[in-house]
Amino acid sequence: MLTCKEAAALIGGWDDILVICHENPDGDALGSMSGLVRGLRSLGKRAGWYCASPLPEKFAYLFQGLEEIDFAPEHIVTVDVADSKLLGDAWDKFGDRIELAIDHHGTHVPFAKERWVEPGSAAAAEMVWLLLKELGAEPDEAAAGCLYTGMATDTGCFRYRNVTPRTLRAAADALEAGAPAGDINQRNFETRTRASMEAEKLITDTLEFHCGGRLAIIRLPQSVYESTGASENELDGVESLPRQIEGVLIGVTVKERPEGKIKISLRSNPPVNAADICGRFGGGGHPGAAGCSFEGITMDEARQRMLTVCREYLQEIGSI
Ligand SMILES: [Mn+2]
Repeated sequence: MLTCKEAAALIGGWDDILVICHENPDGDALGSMSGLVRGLRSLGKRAGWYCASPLPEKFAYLFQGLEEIDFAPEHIVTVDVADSKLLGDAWDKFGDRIELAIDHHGTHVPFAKERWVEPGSAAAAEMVWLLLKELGAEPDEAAAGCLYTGMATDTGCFRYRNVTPRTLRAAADALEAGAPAGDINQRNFETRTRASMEAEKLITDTLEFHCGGRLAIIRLPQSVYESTGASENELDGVESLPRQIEGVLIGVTVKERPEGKIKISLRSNPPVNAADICGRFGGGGHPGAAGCSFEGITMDEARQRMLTVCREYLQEIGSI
């Protein structure tokens, strides 16, 4: 396992670098990727990016003015990727050539030749910020905006328990470098589409409580997208709804994906560890936010399995 200094020494000696993030990318994955590419280019290195999924419209601003280049990368780095399973077709294309994984998931499953993993880091973007500083880069306004986006989106705009003094210092440095924090916050945490609000209305209708109000579950079937016109990205953040309810320790969102897979997003309050629960189904994540998925079963069966395991977990820790 590398330190920030060692990772910087490694990348410092490289040119022609491809940066990859996970499929179904969030603000941290995309912000870390575009921020790192911008920072590496500012150092005179050739850098490009790859994500197995199309870039969500919502995060198009992270790539504004960032020219796509056609090159044969010599070195490959991943950001925010906890497991090779999450790379999508990037694993088939580049899997055996990944030299460095930069990640902040405690459940990281090693897949790269070298790795720099810091579970104490609130966002991969926080690590990329430190890495660029270590490399002697001076992130410009655009790079700072990308990395600020990563830090803000992985911390619920600096509200979650994963925020440390270092997170806030890195974010403050990004502001100093010109990150338009107010605009980024408004875009990601205030403004929402009418379709997303209408979808949320349908989703809150599915809300159910169990275990004396310690466990709350919502469901997000494909029909919600169809009837409201909301896109998956527009409903980012809906997973945090059940956990916001007073007394709830575990908030479960059961999502039906277009290809029929069932995706579970789990959000928890202490003393519950969301990653421990999802780990029982082969998933992972962070103590407060984790996920897992099921194949070949219905939404209701997935809901039932989560309900059973969450009830057992709450009994084990003596919360019910
Ligand atoms: Mn992240």
